[in-house]
This record gives sequence, C-alpha cells and structure tokens, in this order.
Amino acid sequence: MNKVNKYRFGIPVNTESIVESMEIADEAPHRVDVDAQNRTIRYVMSPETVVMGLGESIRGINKRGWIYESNNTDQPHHEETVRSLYASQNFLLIWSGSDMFGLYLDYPGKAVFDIGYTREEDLTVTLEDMNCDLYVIEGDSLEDIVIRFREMAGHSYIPPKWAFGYGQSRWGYRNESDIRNVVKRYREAGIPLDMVYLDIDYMDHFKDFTVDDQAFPDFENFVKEMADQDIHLVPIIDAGVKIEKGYDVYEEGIKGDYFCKDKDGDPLVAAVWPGYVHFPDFLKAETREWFGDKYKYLVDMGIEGFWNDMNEPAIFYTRNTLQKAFEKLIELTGKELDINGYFELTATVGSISNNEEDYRSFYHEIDGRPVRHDKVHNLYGYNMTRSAGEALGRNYPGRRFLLFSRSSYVGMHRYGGVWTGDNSAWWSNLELNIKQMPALNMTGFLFCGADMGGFNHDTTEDLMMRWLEFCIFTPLMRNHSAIGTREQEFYQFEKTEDFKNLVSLRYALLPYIYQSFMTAVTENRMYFKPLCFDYTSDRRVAEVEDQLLVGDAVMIAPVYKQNASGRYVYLPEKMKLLRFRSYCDYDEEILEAGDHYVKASLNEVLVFVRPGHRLPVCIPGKSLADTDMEDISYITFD
Ligand code: MIG
Repeated sequence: MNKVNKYRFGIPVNTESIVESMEIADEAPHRVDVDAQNRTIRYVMSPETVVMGLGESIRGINKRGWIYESNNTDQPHHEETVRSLYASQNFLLIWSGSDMFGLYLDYPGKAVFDIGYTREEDLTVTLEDMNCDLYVIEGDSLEDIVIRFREMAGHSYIPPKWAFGYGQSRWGYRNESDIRNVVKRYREAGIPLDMVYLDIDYMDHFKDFTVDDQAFPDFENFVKEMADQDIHLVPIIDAGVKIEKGYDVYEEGIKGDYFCKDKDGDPLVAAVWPGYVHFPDFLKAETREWFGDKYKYLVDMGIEGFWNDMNEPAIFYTRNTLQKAFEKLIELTGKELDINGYFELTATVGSISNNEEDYRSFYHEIDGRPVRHDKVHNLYGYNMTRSAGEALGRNYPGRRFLLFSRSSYVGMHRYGGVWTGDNSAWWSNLELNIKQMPALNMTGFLFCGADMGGFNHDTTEDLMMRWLEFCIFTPLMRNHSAIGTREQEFYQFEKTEDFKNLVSLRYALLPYIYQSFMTAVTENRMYFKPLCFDYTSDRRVAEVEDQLLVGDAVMIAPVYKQNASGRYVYLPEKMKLLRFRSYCDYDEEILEAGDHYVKASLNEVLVFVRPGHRLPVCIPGKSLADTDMEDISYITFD
C-alpha cells in the first residue's frame, strides 16, 4: 500500500519542492516522535535498521553512525568528517527488516540529522525553528516508497541526448585556441567527445552573460565551428552579478529591484569572482523570469547547455567580515602574539568566507514579505537553476537543454541535474562518487555525475582510468579539474589507447544507459540502485555498498583502490560476468551466487548481466551524432 501522511508544524515557507497537493493530517505523526518545543523529530532504530537517503552527502549508502547537516556549503574537502556539502535533500529511507518507510522533511533552513552519532539507536533531526512540512511515506518495498515520494515531487529533468556523451572541462582553458587544441587532440586520438565546458575564463571580467572578446573575438562563429565538429560548448554561469555601472545585467537588476537586500533595504554587497556583486533574489518570481531570460544571450549564439555555479551562494567575503578581520589585525599588530592570539588571528581571517553571520544579514522577498536568508538558505541554488529551466522552457518550447547545478534542494530535480562539486583526486573520492549516486537518484536527481579524475590536486593515470570505468555509467560524464593541477585530458597520459577503448565502451553502452535513464524518469524509479532494493530477502546484501545495480539488467562492481588487479564481489544470484577491455574485446564467465574474487586489470571494467536479461551494445562513433544507437546487438544471459 502506498500511503503518505503530511504533517505541518508552524508556518513553513512554500518551497514548491512537492508538487502534489495533499491534505494536512491533524493527528500527531505516526512512525516518529515530534517534539515541537525542542524542534526535534526522533525515531528509535533497532540494531538492524538501515537508513538511506540524504542525497548528495558524505559517507556511505547506509547513513548510520554520523551527523549530517543540510546547510548548503561551498565545501572543497569531501572528507568523512565534514557534515555538509553543496546540497540538501532531506529524504530518508528507513528500513528495518520487513518494516520500512520514507521521511521527507520540507524545511529550507539548517537541519541536523544525527543518525546514531550521539546515541547508537537514536535518529534525531533538529531544526533551527519549527516551521516545516513532514511527510511519512509508506510502501511495500524500498523502491515503492521512492516511487511514491517522486510522484509527489514531480518528474525528473531530461537533458538532450548528446549530453549523455563525454565532456572535457578544465578551469583554465583561456581562449579559442586552447579549446580548438583540446578538440583536435581528442579527435586525433580517436577518443569520443561531445562537449567542451567553458569555465569562468570565457567571461569578460567574470560578468554573467558576457564573453571576453579578446579570448573569443567571434564567439558565435566559434560555437558554430565547434558544432560542425559535433562539439557542444557548455558555459558556466555564476550566481553573483558584478556591480559595474553600465553593465546591462547590473543596471537592469537595480532598476527592476531584483537583488537580495541587506538590513537597510539596499542590495546586499558581497564579493566573489567578479569582485563585489549583488545576488539575484531567485526566490522572487519576477527575478527568476528576468535572470532566466538572460540565458538567451548565449542561446542566440548557438549555446545549448549551461552549468550553474557558486549558488549556495558562495561568498568569498563581505565588507563586514573583511572589516572585522582588519580590525583584529590592527588590534594584534605590534603585540607579542601568544598562542591564543595566534588562534584568534587565524580564526578571524579564516572566517571571512561563507560566514554564517553574513547569511543572516540579508533578505529575500517572498509573497511581498522579507524573509531572512538563513531561513531559506538551501533554496538558493535550486531557484537559480529553476530560473534558467523555466525560462528556457518558456523561450524555446519543446527544446531540450543541458542544465546542471552545484547547489540543490528537492524540487530542482525537475529543472536540471547536479555535479557534486569540488572533489579531489583521491581514491576515497571515487568511492564517495559511487555511494552518492543512488542517494541522489532517490530524491529525483538522475542526471548526475562527479568531476572524473578529481577536481582538486594532481590526479594519477590509474586513478583517472578507474574513475572513468565507473563514469562509463554515470549519466553526466565529465572530466573536470582545477587550474594549477596536473592536466588530465585523456590524451595527456601514456595509455591513450586504453582511455580510447573505455570512452568508446560508454558510447557502445549508450542504448542501455539512455533507456535505463528514461525508464527511471518516466516511472519515477532509480537509475543507480543499491543492491538491497532488488534483493530484499538477503540481509547480507544490505551491507554491499560498493556494487550498484544500473537499470534492471546490470550490476557493476567498480575497482576503486590503487594497485588492485581485481576485487571481491558478492553475487546475490547467479550472473554473467563481462570483463570489458573494449566494446568488442571482452571475456564472459557465468558466476554462481556468493563471494568471488574477480580479476580486473587496470584497463578492464566489470559488468554483470542478471539472469533473464540482455545488454544492448551499439558501435561507438566519435560523438553521439556519429553513433547509431539503433544498430544494436545483444549480450544475453537466460
Ligand atoms: O571558486 O569557476 O565548483 O567546478 O571550476 C571556484 C571555477 C569556482 C567552483 C566550481 C568549479 C569551477 C570553479 N568554481
């Protein structure tokens, strides 16, 4: 039975994350204990309870044993001990044997999820204030509960087909010739490529909806030149609008009253890449309409995809935090610094960015009333991307655009996908990537991926290759890295041929990947599933977190450890192992249910076909347009 109960506490902000209208129950919530006085929601876990969900967050698929905070943050250290990343998806899937249910907490402020951190058996959610909607979702299976939740939240975003190709990105491509060179080298190496991303350097002084005409003297023609080679250029858009007299976006924003306000009612001033900026008030429909229409400037020059960045929003500093830091420096100047002084000094300087006090110092306008930012903090990136998605839909009906965001909240999944932000070239972050995907899928975020190879720090050839082997399956497949790090385009490495075979394998599997993605969208299902979704009676499976089901036919078991020439795999049933070196070079083996050590050399990908299923394979071209996804053969397992 699929049943949902909706409970309301206080006067919540209407986030529009849920699109289905529903009666509010007037009895006390079942399943959980709500203590409005102490702003907590509590559930007592039994020893075997598994808690899944929380979308883009840190740690495992089972979230037990840590404390997580929904508090969207520009967090470049994706380590186990951080509590917040860029996104908030307050959905939990609680599974205790035959008993299971889902919880969705529609609350856009900071929420703390203590899942057995303080006390082993307590799951306690604590809010800043008790204004929220709480949904308790029942279902007969884990996937049933997810489906019911997703029906409430609305269908997920669908990108254009070419967006399922492979994309190369790097912060630091300076101009046309840098990009021409990337494309040339990919084509020469015979490695398929469909996209090149443009990072902030393409803009004129980091101003949104401008192009630097030194770097790109004839941008429109350049977009065309790339399109002729089946390459889509995908520019970045940042949240902050540069304060500059005469800059049309700034001028219009002031005139139209579209920016967030400080406590005196003036547009908030904060600093990001362009220097001082104002933040568009995306919670206001008029602002969304205005800013969204601006994407036309680039679409009219042939652009069909965007990535929205810095929309937590990230703040480098404000006059306020800077002032405090300078005052502290002056106060300490000339003094003999003792150890406390030293800590005071570093703490003051260290807190000028993304400062909580700054987030409490400005206001949005919702239904004509001012709402302090921190109360609705987690909605900002969602509404930036919604602004773009709504406008593109309005201005170009029937056309699909590539659109994804760094920051998100449930509801944004209807307008775009996400990438998981500034990860690092660490093996642990490849493992994290594997575990984040199903949690994101639960909450409707299906078009997702991480920066392959790692964004921060220098990658290694083997990490790059293992990461690619996983990203063959992620709908968003992008190689991205930070300025100053080792160059990690696939042609930079020694084993170019292996990279070519692996990227080509992605294209060969696209009929399956695309079909599974579309099924997940239309049926509100998962693209990446934890094994326990389909093998519910096998408790052992609940602990398998480094193997995933992809669609209905396939299980994958990525290698994510350095110097490993294989790995242990647990098979809940008999499956056919395919050990791919390329789409036309692979071994097959039938493996019985149980534990196996499976060999996988650095250039080999492990794919398992489930009984009664078949895997369609097509012949990969150099781009999506060059790949005939209809011309398929099948690898079957009866
Ligand atoms: O402060 O645009 O996550 O992908 O390369 C860094 C530069 C701003 C953060 C994004 C990253 C991008 C970078 N941006």
